[in-house]
Amino acid sequence: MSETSEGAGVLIVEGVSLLDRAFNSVAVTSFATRAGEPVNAVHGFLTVLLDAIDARSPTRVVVVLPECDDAGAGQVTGLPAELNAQLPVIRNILTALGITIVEADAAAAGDVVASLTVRETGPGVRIRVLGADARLAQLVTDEINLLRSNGPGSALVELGPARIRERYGVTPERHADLVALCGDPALQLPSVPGVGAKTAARWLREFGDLDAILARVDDIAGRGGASLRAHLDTVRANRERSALTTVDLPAEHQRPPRASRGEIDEIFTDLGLPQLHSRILDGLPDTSGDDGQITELRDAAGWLTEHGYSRRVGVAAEFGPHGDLTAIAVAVHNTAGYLDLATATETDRASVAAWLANPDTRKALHDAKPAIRALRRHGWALHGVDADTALAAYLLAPGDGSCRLGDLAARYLPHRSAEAGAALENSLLGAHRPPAETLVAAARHVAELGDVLDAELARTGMLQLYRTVELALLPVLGDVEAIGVAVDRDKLQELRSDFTGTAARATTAAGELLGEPVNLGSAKQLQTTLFQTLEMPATRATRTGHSTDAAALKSLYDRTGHPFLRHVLDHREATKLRGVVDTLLKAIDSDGRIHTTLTQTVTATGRLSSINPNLQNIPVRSTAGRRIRESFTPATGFDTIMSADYSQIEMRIMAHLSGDPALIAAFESGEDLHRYVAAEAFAVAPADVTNEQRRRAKAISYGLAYGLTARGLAGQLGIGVNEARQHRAAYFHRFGGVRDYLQSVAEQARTTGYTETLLGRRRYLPDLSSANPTRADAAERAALNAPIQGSAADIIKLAMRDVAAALNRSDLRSRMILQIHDELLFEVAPGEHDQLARLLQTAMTTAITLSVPLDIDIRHGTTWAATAH
Ligand code: DCT
Ligand code: MG
Repeated sequence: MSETSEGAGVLIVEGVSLLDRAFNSVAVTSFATRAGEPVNAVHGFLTVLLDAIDARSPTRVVVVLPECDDAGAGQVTGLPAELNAQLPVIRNILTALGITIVEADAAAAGDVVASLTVRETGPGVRIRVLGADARLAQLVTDEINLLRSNGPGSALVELGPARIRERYGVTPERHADLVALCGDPALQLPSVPGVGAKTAARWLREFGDLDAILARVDDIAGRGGASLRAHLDTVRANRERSALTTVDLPAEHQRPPRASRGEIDEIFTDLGLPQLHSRILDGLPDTSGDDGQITELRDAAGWLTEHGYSRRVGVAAEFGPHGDLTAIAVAVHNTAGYLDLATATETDRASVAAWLANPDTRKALHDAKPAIRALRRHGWALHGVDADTALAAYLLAPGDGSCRLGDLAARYLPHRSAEAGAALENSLLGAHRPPAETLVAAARHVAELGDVLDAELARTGMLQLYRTVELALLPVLGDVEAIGVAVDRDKLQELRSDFTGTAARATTAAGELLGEPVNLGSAKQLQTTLFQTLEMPATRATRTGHSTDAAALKSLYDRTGHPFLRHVLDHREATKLRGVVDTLLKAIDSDGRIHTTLTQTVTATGRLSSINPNLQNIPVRSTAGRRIRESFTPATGFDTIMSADYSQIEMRIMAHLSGDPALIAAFESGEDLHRYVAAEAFAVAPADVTNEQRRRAKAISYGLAYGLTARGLAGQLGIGVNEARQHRAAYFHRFGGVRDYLQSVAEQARTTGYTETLLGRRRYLPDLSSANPTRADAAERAALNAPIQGSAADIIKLAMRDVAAALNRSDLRSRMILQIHDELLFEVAPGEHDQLARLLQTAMTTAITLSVPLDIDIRHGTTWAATAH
């Protein structure tokens, strides 16, 4: 069932009409247990369902079954006793197959199916509806098709919009009108005597729709017209019931874990349906109980020729100590290929390399970027990555759930044993080369997980985000990381000795002040000196005495102004910066550049994060930060560094999401936003706004947008609570849409448990319902911030993708070397400045269309520092 790789296919089964059909089309006596109980509906229902699953390989199946009434023991009111008795068996088997069941009042099953199609719809998702209810035809669209069966053994018919028109003479939208005119025996809708399906369809085509027919019913000549006039009430009543409506869906149960062979055998023990039994066993993944079994294992090169060009293939690669590819495993379902590169023939290596480089062969990998980078270093290319199970898992649970392969297997492949997943993880992470079987098992887990996660992403509306943003970014980030940033080692070294000097001077000065030498790096000595020798007021108590962390010392200094503390703080700062510089120095590669890793799977908001080393946390506004940035330079052959950063992106997103007319007008006025807001807040002309006023207006805008209370705002601005309250009231008076939007975000997050960005990226906030008010409060502020910051992350990611594509199309040599949240950094080749600036202007401002324009600032200089404001 999880084999398809045609995106996500969802099969929705309207089980009520299907059961009725299965029960009534064969004699009750034709299939019975040894004890004589009828199982004709079990046979008919499951045969048709398995036919549909086999023929269409959906990644997800949902079956709507009639709900049992509370009073009876699992009985459904209104069903014949012989059918009622078969329902529990059907439920058991569906559950054993890992199929989700949704229960509905039998009369509302069609409506529930209609609602499910709405919920499951998403980019790239193909939905098929299986059922016998005539009204299902009205659900058909290009993406939603209807599957009809004429009973077990007969071929399934798939109806799209064209075939609906062909078959019924009307479009899907008019089908409910058609049923109203013709009636339907199964739905107990009476027909109009003398009006058949042909006539009704002709009228609908002629008049447009049922309302138009009824409005001009006197114009219809002949016996049909007369009969229709005599049965208008029937038709109107029919129409009430012939259209499906959407209803609230019950929360869906987790997909049940698939049962083992043994459990299936047990269900079928006394059922006497041997064919169905063996068919279900055949369809089971061959592994239940015997995890990792591959029935066919071949040489990867030959295997890929056969399997690698038609379907998505799970890939697990193993790299040697120098990043060279040492072995590769490829798998789908229970067949796999393995190649040890050390002993492979040149032909085999070439054919695997060609397959990896081919953008049209589809691959599923777990954490593809390191593989892309490692292969690239050895002259191999990897294209066509169509699933990355780490990225998919991240989108489904950003910032919490583990994205490790073994954990994912345990979470999403319940039919595989958890131990197998753990063993896999340990073996892959271990120091020794994993045995071939482990690599093969990994490839196979990745293939299976890829499909399951695709379906989950489709269900949660994130498939497009996954494909067009996160997966599309893989090669772009791979390039940025591989290119790296050139640094001036000498300058960094100089900086390092400066910081060392500063720290030493602070130590000396502190010692002189005390009259004896002191080690400022020792928390213990500091505690003794501060709280005993100098008798300063106690700071926050900790396990080891009183706190000497940076915040505690800072506030102590603010209170006492003691010169000793000044030296301690200087020492702290210099030591910290020396640490930053040390990390950078150690990270310089043999090519004189620093290659950071931009991970896509860490933050809760969707931002990228830079690690090994972190290049996103170099202080922006401090002198020391500027000096560190001065050592980031263009490499030989390049002229300058160019920086392009989105201007006020968060407030633009706020304007778009809230639709606040005043905020939109502010952006459209062409005036700088923060100046505009400051002019109003401080009642001065925009031209007279001081830098300080602008800074305060900005702090008010962002503070309030992210849920600061008046008290919090007062703290930030260093003003009284009353004044802050006035600013807050005035701001929300002016921008009422922002306040309403913030309220709705919090409310929606509390209802659904998550927030969403512009592109549907979710952040789950379970703490919203925490009984602990501090946690609930923090979660609420996170809920306000997440859509804005996450949307900014969405936009910069789209921009990186578009900029990379535009650079590739151009003949420019300039290249993207880093992303720092809202800012992109480039190394500019001689003579390319203007052309690059134009390219960035276009690509970055059109990455997405909002209700306010996007704007960027472009600056350049001979070092990264020189691009700053
Ligand atoms: N930020 C914040 N609170 C502030 C200032 C900034 O939360 N008081 C956050 C949100 C925006 C982000 O940091 C980037 O800051 P700036 O570039 O200063 O914001 P801006 O709106 O782009 O303003 P400017 O036009 O001055 O660059
Ligand atoms: Mg800015």
